[in-house]
Amino acid sequence: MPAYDIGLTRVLSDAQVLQFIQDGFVRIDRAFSRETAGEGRAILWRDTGCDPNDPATWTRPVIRLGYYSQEPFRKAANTPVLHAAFDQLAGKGRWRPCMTVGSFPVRFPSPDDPGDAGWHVDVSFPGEAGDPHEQKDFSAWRVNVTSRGRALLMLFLFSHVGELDAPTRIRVGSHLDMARLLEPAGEAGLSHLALDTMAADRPEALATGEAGTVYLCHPFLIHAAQKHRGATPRFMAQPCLHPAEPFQLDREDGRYAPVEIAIRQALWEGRR
Ligand SMILES: O=C(O)CCC(=O)C(=O)O
Repeated sequence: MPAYDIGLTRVLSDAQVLQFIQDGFVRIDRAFSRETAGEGRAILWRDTGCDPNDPATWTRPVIRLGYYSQEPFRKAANTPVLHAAFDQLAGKGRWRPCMTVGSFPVRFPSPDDPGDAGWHVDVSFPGEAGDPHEQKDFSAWRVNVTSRGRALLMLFLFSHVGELDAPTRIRVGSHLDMARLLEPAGEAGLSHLALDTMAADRPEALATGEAGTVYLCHPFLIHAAQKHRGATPRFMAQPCLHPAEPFQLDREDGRYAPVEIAIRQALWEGRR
């Protein structure tokens, strides 16, 4: 169904944009090439210190590596298909090119609990400058109803990820519940969110796909890691798409981006 019109003003069909607004994410197959994914994996394998051909060296359920901005990673994040999709979802010219894909939680097959598989949203800004502790302590960062500091959450698959290979779990449509939770907190937003039961009745989706697949997600989408029950380590990055200007929930010209439309719809439905 993808509307890959390589004139590259539109890569997502209307149905995909609607899916993004309603479900909070859209999957793009072949968003970057398998060769680029392979080049990235070679760098990552080296940094894990493990031997790709010897599972006996894979002794931990997760190794967190970062930050990555070498050529294959920048190339993956800046394909024409992705740039066009960013325009469609975050608004033309309203995002900044991604110069790093951030960190990788590399997940290995293991019966052990990785210890980092809680439901959460990715926070996007530190508290006010007056509190230097909050500036430095990432766990105290915040998220607010206009998604200050984050235009999209993105999942970049650098390896094939099947259902057993620790695909990220997604609560479908949970971005709408988050918008309603965040609204009363206004510009200051919220931190230290406990989201285990939030939107728990929503259906769950798994971020599976071939290497080169990218999931573009609404910044408020609730998601979680999980144990790896398969055979091949999983390489996935979760970079932030940074906004070039703040999102607005009240535009005079009515030119809302789908990220904003989803928030507006959630708040409007919450008031009915
Ligand atoms: O590894 C995953 O599947 C998700 C990890 C995650 O959500 C995080 O590190 O914030």
